[in-house]
Amino acid sequence: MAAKGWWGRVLWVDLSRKSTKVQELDGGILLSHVGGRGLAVRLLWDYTSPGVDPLSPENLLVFSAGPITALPGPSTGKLVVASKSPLTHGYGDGNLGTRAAVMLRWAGYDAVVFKGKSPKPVYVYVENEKVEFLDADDLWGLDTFSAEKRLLERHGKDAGVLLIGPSGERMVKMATVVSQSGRSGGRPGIGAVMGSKNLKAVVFRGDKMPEVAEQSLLRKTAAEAYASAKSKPPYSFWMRQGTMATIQWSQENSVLPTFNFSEGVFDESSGIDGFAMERLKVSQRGCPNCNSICGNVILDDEGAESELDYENVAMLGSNIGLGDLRKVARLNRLADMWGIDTIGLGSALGFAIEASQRGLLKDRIEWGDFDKILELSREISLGEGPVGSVLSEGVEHASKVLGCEECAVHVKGLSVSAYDCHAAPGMALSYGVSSVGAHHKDAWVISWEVAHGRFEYSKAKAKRVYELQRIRGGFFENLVACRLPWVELGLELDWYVKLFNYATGLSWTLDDHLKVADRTITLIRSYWVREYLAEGRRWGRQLDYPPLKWFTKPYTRGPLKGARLDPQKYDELLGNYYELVGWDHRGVPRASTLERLGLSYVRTELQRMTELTN
Ligand code: PTT
Ligand code: SF4
Repeated sequence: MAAKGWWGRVLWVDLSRKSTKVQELDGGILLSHVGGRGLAVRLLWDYTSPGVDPLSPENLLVFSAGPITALPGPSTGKLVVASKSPLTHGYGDGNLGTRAAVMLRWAGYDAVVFKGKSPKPVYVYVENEKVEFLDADDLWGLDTFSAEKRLLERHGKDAGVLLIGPSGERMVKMATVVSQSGRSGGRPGIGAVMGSKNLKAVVFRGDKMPEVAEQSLLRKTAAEAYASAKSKPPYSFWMRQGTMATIQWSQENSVLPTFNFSEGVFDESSGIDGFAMERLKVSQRGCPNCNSICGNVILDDEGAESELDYENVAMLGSNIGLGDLRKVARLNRLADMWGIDTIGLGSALGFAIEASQRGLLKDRIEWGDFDKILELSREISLGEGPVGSVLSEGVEHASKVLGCEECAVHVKGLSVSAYDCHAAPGMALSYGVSSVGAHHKDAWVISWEVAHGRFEYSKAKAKRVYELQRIRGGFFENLVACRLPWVELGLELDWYVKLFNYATGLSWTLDDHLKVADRTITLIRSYWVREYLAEGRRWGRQLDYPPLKWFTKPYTRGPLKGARLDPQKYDELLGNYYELVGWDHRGVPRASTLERLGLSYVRTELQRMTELTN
């Protein structure tokens, strides 16, 4: 029996049989994993066979909320989309702020899991207990904006929708799950998994909330937390520029990805930064339950609305040599309409331009050549054409087919998000050991790093990466809530601890949550190891290395000209990190760590596949 706050219910939808069942979770599972990412990885561990083909009907697609999702409180309108990734073949997830998170909970579930494959395109309509499998013939092939509009006309504009575009339908390996014409999650190809199941969309509608332990205290605390967020000094500038201010910061600190992560400064950065955005801004959007909304909308070069964030603009701007924000905005809008990850797309484009200049492609492409970039973007997103079809499988694959390992800027197959690390070993480590491949979401250590000896490879840096992973990759991803009010405004973590306690009736401390975070992080690592070994792939510490280029090709310009990473020192830093998390020299969790975290069932399974260190 679940404590209050949770429903303790997971809706299982079998698309092959068109059947559903509700799983009542026992309280132990919820206390051990909390929700969101923690619950998602547990479901994947328990219910997928080792070595499952990510695009087969046997893989699972999980939409997972948490005990404070949709309750009053800053930025609680988020959910996690998770699956075994077709891009990395390890654990994959993403985080979306969407009405679908709220409606999923109001419908009476903490998570919804899809398995099987529909024989023809469908969408699933969930309204409280009612689940319908509906024909998606008229939606298949439509971009995400048009398809969602049609679904909202049909089911009411306050319904919550998660859907895929043409990239997901075609199982492009970087396809994402999209919502609300500008929210996108699941960089490691979670949209492709949805496409492999012939599932175009899921529409949620509900009208009830789970019982909470202390309703009036919860409401009072939520109101105070909202007021506190608003009172923070960075609030007004955050409301002006949101994540776009990071363009200025990255340029000033020589970490703005430029020319496929070859440089950290871009001569035309002022054309794409937060101030350029402010001059063009027409409106602002945000996720449900948020009073710090950060989605900034401008009109692109075709006059259509495009919602900008730092990663999108850096990867589709400086990283490919494009300094015109309205053109960047067009690429960004198209990526959302096709349903492809902007980071993966920007990385693939950067790869193509660099490879072309090294003479590896027939056609030469110059940095910032918008017409060619636009055409190639379409081909990558639709998996078409001789170059586009190769790049649509990700840059790791492209480097094997086209050559040029240096051009492929990824970790474990997932393209690096928008922070260059030639002069940031701590951030490089954070990419190396992130839960999903090279993502900044788990440990955005770079702002701390530039202020605390950026060229050092100290133990303190490994520790900082670990501390941030526990908070960002564990605490926030399990709850599920947006981390940005904490990161950007300085909203105290204690608010979220209180909201959790008033919702559930428990008396947890932050430390209790961080212990669950440890379990989440190590269970995810175990899942990677299990899947690699079951697929007959080699597992080793080299997988936790950042991209080759940061070691081999120093910056050629800017204040940090000549900077690059040192491989031997990086390896020591990695070893220090392994010690902290309790993994061995291969990056495999130690038997004693698994026991300590209550993961003895994991120990038993891993021990069948490899020798575990104590
Ligand atoms: C996230 C990654 C990011 S992180 C960005 S911009 W960022 C890119 N956004 C994309 C996009 O947009 N369209 C698209 N087609 N591809 C995109 N790829 C990139 O995906 C997002 C915000 C942001 S904006 C960030 S940092 C924070 N991320 C959070 C997180 O991960 N967890 C959490 N608990 N809170 C977070 N809050 C912030 O949410 P992925 P969103 Mg995203 C359009 O999905 O796979 O996790 O990759 O969801 O609702 O758009 O909010 O400068
Ligand atoms: Fe969404 Fe931004 Fe608010 Fe986070 S801060 S919930 S990303 S609008």
